[in-house]
Amino acid sequence: MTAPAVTALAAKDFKSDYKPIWCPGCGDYSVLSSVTKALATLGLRPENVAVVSGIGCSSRIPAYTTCYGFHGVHGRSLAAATGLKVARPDLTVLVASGDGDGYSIGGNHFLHACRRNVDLTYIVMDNHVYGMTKGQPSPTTEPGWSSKLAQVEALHAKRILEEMGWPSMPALPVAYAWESSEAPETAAFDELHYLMHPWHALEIALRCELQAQQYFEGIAASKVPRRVRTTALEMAEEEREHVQLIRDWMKKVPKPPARWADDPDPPQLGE
Ligand SMILES: Cc1ncc(C[n+]2csc(CCOP(=O)(O)OP(=O)(O)O)c2C)c(N)n1
Ligand code: SF4
Ligand SMILES: [Mg+2]
Repeated sequence: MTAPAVTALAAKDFKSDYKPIWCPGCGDYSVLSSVTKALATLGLRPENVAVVSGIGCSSRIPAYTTCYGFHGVHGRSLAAATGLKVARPDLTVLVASGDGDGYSIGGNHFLHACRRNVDLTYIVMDNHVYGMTKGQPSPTTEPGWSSKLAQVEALHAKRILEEMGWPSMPALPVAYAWESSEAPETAAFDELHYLMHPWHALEIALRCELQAQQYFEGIAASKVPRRVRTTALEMAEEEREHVQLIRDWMKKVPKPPARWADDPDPPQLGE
């Protein structure tokens, strides 16, 4: 028996039947066209491609393609896409984002995705504004741009400068880098087990929240300006509340049986 011939696909084969609801003239139409043309030119097939996005006008793009799609949570597209690529390295994974999604709420994920260097293609549709929510400034908005919402944000920024005692905003997000490579409440990958129970997940979360509490208590006890100490104490208090919430939750969740990790037929994971 001969295998059926695989026909080459055109850009239109990667476009779904959903009609985009972007405004007339929106630049996102040209990104959709370019992406579908590129997929056809590369000889890929929709079933071998996944398009993952966050939230925003730009993040609607997965629905407009015939590929696998995941329209996720604002700023978290890279986290979902990283998990997908690690689990399914055979898929071509595209990540679609906006400047708000990728550089503000998702800014930290962007930096960590660069550091992890998983094989993803990250497309940021940078229109210099939060389009979907009607025009707040984003990290790529030109300084001094004025809209009604920009004025409200300017008041917010003024308050931060006053509270922190800063003459101006730090220039780069990396100025906020943690002392170690991850935030204090990040769990290590090797703490996870494919058979773990909810109780184990809570146990890890508890350890992470305790680490965060100690981190902020450490800052408050160190030689820092008064306002930083006040903020650190507030953060430590918030983490303490999280610790208590998890402890209460753990009382309601059944403890795993003694031999919970036994598996007579464990998965054969690739190298
Ligand atoms: C956690 C969370 N915070 C805020 C929002 C509201 N929100 C939706 S889209 C968006 C900004 C999108 O801007 P951008 O990523 O630049 O996309 P654009 O619409 O410009 O393409 C915001 C703040 C949300 N949906 N979820
Ligand atoms: S609001 Fe802006 S980003 Fe959103 S669809 Fe309209 S033109 Fe495009
Ligand atoms: Mg935008």
